[in-house]
Amino acid sequence: MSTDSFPDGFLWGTATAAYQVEGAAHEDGRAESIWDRFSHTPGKVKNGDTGDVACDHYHLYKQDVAMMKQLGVGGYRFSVSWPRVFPQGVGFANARGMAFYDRLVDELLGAGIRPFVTLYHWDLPTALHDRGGWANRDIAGWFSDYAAAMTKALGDRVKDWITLNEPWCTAFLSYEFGEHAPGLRNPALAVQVAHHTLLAHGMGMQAIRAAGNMQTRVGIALNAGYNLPLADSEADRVAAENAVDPLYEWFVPTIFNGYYTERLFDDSKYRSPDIRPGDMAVIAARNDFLGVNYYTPTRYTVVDGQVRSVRNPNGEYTEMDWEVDPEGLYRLLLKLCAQTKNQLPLYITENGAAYPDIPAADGAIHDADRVSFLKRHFDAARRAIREGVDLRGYFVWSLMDNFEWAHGYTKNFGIVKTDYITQRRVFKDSALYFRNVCAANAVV
Ligand code: IFM
Repeated sequence: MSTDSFPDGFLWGTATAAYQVEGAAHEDGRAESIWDRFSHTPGKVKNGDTGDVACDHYHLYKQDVAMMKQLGVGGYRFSVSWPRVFPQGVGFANARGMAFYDRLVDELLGAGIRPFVTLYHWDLPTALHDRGGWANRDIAGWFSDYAAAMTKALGDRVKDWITLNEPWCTAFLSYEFGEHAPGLRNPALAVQVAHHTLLAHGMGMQAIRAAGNMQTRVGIALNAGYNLPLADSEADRVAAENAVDPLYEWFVPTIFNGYYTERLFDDSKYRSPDIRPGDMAVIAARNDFLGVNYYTPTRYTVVDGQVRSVRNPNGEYTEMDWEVDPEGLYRLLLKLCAQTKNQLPLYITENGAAYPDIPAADGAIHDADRVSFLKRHFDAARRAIREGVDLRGYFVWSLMDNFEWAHGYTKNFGIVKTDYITQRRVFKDSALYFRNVCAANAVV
């Protein structure tokens, strides 16, 4: 293995999520999700954009799979739209919605692409939201029933399951900061929701395993960053080391050690959630792998004796105003490896960047910034593997430009450009670059 290569069998893939790409919002019996309701509420999403049509992946999935085959990827991480398959969230399954995922999985396998299926990527059926949604403890059971049904339907062909995507966003971005559906601002409720996401993950894993087979593997995709010092000073280093990284701390120690660290509740706006006997054992059950979504670190400094998270004035930033720092990914992977005693395979289930992507005169997108971003992050992953981290795969976010939540269609994360009027897909330079990486199984 040369110094730039990845281990044999390393899985290179691309990722998307149902509400961001599928469209077909009113077709074949799909019901409303909290994101349909939110995006149709004036003022919630940039330019009033919605996921009604998005990339029309629902109809164009065959060409999208063919495109992935051309890229040479080995894996595709997509999510199931819960209200497409269970319009009421529970109860009767919508056969026409189920059939879409059947077709998609078959198409992928026919192309030699391994499906990684995320069951919840934020599009809760409003039928369940209207019964309390994530704030209602019953959600853990609703989610498990849905997870079991999907495993029964697809588990003969799908081996890799991800229960939830980025529960921090489901809980805090949606219930404390109001930026995501359902757009509430209630920190205490956000903590209770976080607990319910963890419980849903634990019970969901049990349900998936019970409905699956010997080959079934299940994990979760957590968004995590890394605390870095702003300056190369002792004070900033200590500040970064000691600061709570909420993305990490609400979920990683909880899932792997089975308790909430006490300092999470030092902040008076939070109080301990309602935890029932047995909850923490369910939450801390064994995972088969851990999905890591990494985009950016957080910088810490000390100003007038106070620890502050700050923007890095010398930093490089993407169009999301997220600092680019592959070192954060490298250190995060080492930290997770230590936290899990290197007993757990890791996958990077998302990493990528938004850039303006100004087209050249001939319409081509020469996204040198994204190519450079990816190359440096691939290199960080490769270094971590050399240090002994059991990293098994890397999914680039995203296969194609899509609906970027509250930013609507104003932020491009794709390595493939989506023309939202014609639905034409065009490979950006980053897609061509990624094709070379997949072919070489190395940082090129
Ligand atoms: O687009 C999102 C994705 O849905 C979840 N992780 C972060 C991405 C970029 O914001």
